[in-house]
Amino acid sequence: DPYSTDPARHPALIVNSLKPFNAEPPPAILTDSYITPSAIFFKRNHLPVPRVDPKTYRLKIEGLPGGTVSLTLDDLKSHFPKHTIMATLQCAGNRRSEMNKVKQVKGLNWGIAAISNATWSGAYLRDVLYHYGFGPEVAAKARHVQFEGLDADVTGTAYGASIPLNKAMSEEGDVLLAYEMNGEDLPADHGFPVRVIVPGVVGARNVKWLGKIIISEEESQSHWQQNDYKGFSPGTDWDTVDFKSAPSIQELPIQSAITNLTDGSSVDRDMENLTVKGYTWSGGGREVVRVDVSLDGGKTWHVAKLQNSEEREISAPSPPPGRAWAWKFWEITIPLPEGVQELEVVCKAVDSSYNTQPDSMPPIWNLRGVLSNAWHRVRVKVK
Ligand code: MTE
Ligand code: MO
Repeated sequence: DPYSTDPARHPALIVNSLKPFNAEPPPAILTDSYITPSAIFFKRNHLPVPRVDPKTYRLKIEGLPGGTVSLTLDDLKSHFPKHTIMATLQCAGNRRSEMNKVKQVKGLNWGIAAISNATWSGAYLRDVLYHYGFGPEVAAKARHVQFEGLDADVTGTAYGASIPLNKAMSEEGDVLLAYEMNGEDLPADHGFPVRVIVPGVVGARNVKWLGKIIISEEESQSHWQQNDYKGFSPGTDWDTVDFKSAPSIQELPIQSAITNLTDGSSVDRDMENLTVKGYTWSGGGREVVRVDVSLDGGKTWHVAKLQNSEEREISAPSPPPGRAWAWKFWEITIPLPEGVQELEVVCKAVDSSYNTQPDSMPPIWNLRGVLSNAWHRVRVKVK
């Protein structure tokens, strides 16, 4: 069993698939801590977890003028300044289960918690690439930076993905070769000893157990870059889909969800107020500037309070424009409307580009169930 050496996991996780291991925390726990503890951070593995010996670990870099570079973990830790960024990772399939209710899609049936937030420490990818000779002659030809994991299937094919070269090299891109998560060595499930963190970009490109970096004219040729993690029209089905026709997902659209109420639950009629809580985040470093909440399915709206730091009630200063990598929590207490049997609690967010979420799933339904970001709707009975 290639999964026999997988690490132990926290019992609170809701397991979507055991082999490979895919799990998310219960929604109510997700918003207990602004920085998600690593043990309950969602886990998305396509393959068995590779057990990497940090002493023999090598990170290879191809595509630079001097030929292949090979770094040890110690080289990475001692030759480059250590930077820490806070970044939220979200799987492209987060909230797929709601899309599944519209019409069957193919993929893991994620709830609303295939998203988590952590601090990541390591060397900037751009620092490493410049150090080993990246310059105008490479930039003139290359367009993408590919990443290969050390996890492989039975045929020896490794997990792989790529990002645009300009994201990788930008001073504002903050792309990190991370060796720490929340101040400790990366856990086995999250890519020990090194993973790439591409803030603002879909989880799938944040390659774990990083073995190789390739600077290239082409995107990664991996299955996950070419034939997966792409969006299509609701009218496209498995007979007509042409994966070449759509770009690979990079920056994700705006997202928000309610974490403290579950569909079908009930609240006490004698309660004066109802508190609604959740998370919100947008891709590409766009800061979420507002979350609207409705108790009547979207007829009337209230503006929630946003929280962007570990301290409840305290707001951290806004990050520089275009570098809002971390989610925000939001919360609102609304007087319970009188004489109603049921509430349809809804949230929707707005980011700094005034992007907002679509009101329902059918118009964004797609056969892989990705990019599922319609208004989150939760029905609760009033008893
Ligand atoms: N990297 C490797 N090597 N293998 C993988 O299976 N899964 C990707 C990405 N990086 C994956 C990977 C996907 S789809 C997601 S959503 C994130 O890792 C999940 O990261 P996490 O498990 O740390 O939450
Ligand atoms: Mo993912």
